[in-house]
Amino acid sequence: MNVITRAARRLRVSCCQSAPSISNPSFLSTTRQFSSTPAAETKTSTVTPDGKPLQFHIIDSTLREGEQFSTAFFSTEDKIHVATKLSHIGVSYIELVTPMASKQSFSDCETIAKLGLRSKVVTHIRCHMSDAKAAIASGVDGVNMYMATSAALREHSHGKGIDAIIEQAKEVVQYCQKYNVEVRFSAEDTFRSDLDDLLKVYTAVDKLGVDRIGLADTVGVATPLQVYDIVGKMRAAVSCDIEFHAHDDTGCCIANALVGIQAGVTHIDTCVLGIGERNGITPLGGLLARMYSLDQAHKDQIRARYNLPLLRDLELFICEKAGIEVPFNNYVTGSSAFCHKAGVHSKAVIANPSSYEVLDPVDFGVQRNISIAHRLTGWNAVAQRGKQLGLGLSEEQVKQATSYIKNLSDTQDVGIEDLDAELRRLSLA
Ligand code: HCA
Ligand code: CU
Repeated sequence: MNVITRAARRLRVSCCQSAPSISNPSFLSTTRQFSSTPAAETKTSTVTPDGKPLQFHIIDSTLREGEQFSTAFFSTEDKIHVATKLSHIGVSYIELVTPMASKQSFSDCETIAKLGLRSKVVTHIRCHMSDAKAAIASGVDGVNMYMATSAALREHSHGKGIDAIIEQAKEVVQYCQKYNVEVRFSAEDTFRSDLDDLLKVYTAVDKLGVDRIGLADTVGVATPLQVYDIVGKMRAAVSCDIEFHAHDDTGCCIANALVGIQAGVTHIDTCVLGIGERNGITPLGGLLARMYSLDQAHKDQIRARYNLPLLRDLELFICEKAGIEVPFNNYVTGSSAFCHKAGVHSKAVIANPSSYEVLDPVDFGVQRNISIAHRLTGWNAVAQRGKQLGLGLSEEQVKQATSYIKNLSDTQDVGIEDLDAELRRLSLA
């Protein structure tokens, strides 16, 4: 298949962006609004060379990597629900478990592929002819194939050398291309693989006309600088799109996804709540929060492209199915994500939410919570509560209520009802 056919078929985003030199990583400067760095320098971090917001597609893998999460199990109905919601949220691709996993997994690929979703449906397969045949037979739009390239996994996984990997990739890729499905080839354990091996494998599959190469931080060991460096090198070496899959073992998955995009990645893998093997991969909500907060252009782009208020319900659904809870500190939807407590914070947020918020909860369909019944409170926040309750209180009374709640909470756990009772008592005094 030639590159023109490939380009015409796939959902393509700009890949001509070249990575700025690693010796001068200007993207490491703080974000534009707080930075004293000259605009020309910060440009590399938030815009493409033609001045547009960074472009990227989401490949959501909740129904593949997510099913590898310790306690996850999705019935066919659950998968239909999740895939439909993901499509409504606006992800470009939905990745499914290999049809080789079980009979039900094969028929679930068929079912989801037939739903006619706006998102494309791909299945994750080993780089094996048998897997490719099953994938094509299931009717999906594409295959996300992978094969390990690191010495550790080559030895303990398939036992093949680099030339043999390329030979096998050629056979399987060309077979899939005959059926006109999208093809991605990923080098599992990319970040522990030898750079020359990676270049050899990726340039070979690029020449075969794959739609995307995949870079996988399989063990979550990559650092942002390393991701930026390797992606930049691969961006310069191939003409196809680049997918990136980041595990979170060491807490860098969202940062790595961001620098990946800044260096030329076009497709990012996510899972709802970040579930997956061990402690999972880039969370869908976290990635959207990260990209939304880059600057106004990205905020506009994310709001226009994604149905953000649908995220929370889908997360709750996944929690129910996996028997877990939304972590308190989850991006956007965690119980404390928009909770303001200290008096200084509360006062400023009441005056202008952006003083302590980079995300607008309204855009995500969640609510802000200003916590005021505790000893860190301030009288401005207490005055606001009095107004909410419709009580006409003098400044003196508000200050009295404030010291009452501070004193009380020095010795016991207090709730909003204690403050409300005191405010009501004072208003009647
Ligand atoms: C796996 C490994 C994988 C593959 C990622 C990819 C990883 O669980 O099978 O296909 O790019 O993290 O390397 O999820
Ligand atoms: Cu993975």
